[in-house]
Amino acid sequence: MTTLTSLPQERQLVTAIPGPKSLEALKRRTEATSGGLGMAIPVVIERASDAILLDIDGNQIIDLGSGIGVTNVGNAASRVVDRVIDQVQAFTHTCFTVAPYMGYIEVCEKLNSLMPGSFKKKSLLVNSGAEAVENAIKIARHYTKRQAIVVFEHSYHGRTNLTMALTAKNMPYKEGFGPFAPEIYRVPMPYAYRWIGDKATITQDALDMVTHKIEKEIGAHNVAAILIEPIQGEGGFIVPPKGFLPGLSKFAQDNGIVFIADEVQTGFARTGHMFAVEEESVVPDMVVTAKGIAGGLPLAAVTGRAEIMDSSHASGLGGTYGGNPIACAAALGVFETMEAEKLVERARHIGDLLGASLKALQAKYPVIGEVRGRGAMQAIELIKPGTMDPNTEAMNAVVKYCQSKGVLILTAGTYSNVIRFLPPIVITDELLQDALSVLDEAFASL
Ligand code: PLZ
Repeated sequence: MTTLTSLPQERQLVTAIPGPKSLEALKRRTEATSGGLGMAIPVVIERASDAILLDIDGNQIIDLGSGIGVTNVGNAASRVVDRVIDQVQAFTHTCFTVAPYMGYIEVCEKLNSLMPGSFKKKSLLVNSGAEAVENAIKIARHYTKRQAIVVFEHSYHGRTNLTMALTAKNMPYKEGFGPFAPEIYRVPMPYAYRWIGDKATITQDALDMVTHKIEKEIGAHNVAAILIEPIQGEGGFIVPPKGFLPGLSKFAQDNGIVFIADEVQTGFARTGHMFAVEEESVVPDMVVTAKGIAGGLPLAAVTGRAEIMDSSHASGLGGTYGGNPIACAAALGVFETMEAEKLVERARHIGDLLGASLKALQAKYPVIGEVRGRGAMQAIELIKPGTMDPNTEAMNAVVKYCQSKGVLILTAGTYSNVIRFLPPIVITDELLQDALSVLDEAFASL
């Protein structure tokens, strides 16, 4: 049983942000940790529950980022904590490919049952989103005996060598880190807000551009996989126009190309569906999940058509820690919480509340160019009023203001001008309203 009492779900500041203890600790951070690491908020965390982070100075901060879309069920959710404690006392590791255990099997069974599609599915568990994407590509290449991979403008798929190549944005992800893996082809993404063509025909125009590139420049018969985030995350919560994902999926099917949905950020109840592809009834051949599936324990998965997942020779896939028993126990706690607390429905409710509030702010502040997203995954794109020019300065000022008042928000976007909202799906309406009132003040202060 969980012994620590959970924190009250209230914002409370007892010092400036950062407080004196965080300031001292952050000096040690600078001394001890790689300068290549970023930091969204300059405080050091002592405890957290649900949507509240408690720092070492005693400040209670509202978390609208969920550690980048991870603690969907809330931080230190009781069902996750209880299962982790039980598992860590039972055993900590065997390596699934040395001596298997039930947790891994149960997580795979659950993922197989949740993934859209009436065909038989199988899963593979690994440690991180990037590792899962790498494995999905590995498997798709092995299955199709083809090499080319098609990815999109504004995409993000990770920081390992292959996934850097799959990721679109140079700074900060790729600059100076090459050479990158070959046989990766980038095609246009219908980013409606910044689309230069006719917005009325964006879906068909974008599909024409993508299929033209694949057919004329790569050769469809050379393409192993099309990899796409159903809503682009780091790229700025870019939602493809209606019909684009179904069109792409049909093209893949017609050409024997494996269609892979990277649901690492969109996945797991966040968008008001278990998987974001469900919005348009798209059935991918493979789905990549991570982040939200294990409430903060490192776990990621590739789930796909059984014949694809089985195509590799035995021992062709693996890894020491993939599907570690403690991470699997956490994932089982996540599945249980999502069902018990109806988090898919709850994400839709958050979407209504958040979307309406952000639209109201847009009507008030011309610096907000667009509100977009779905469910508990929403963003605002900031511009210089009267233009389409990205407004990074306003984004930084708003984020800083919110932090100083105890609200943690994250940024995103190819043009570094997007504020994204990824609250824990269990956040209370009151706490979300409080955070949104701070956001309003932040825009008023610009
Ligand atoms: N695919 C769609 O969003 C991770 C990156 C944070 P890992 N996104 C957060 C950062 O700056 O490093 C992500 C994602 C999508 C893949 C990944 C990679 O997941 O678990 O970070 O490897």
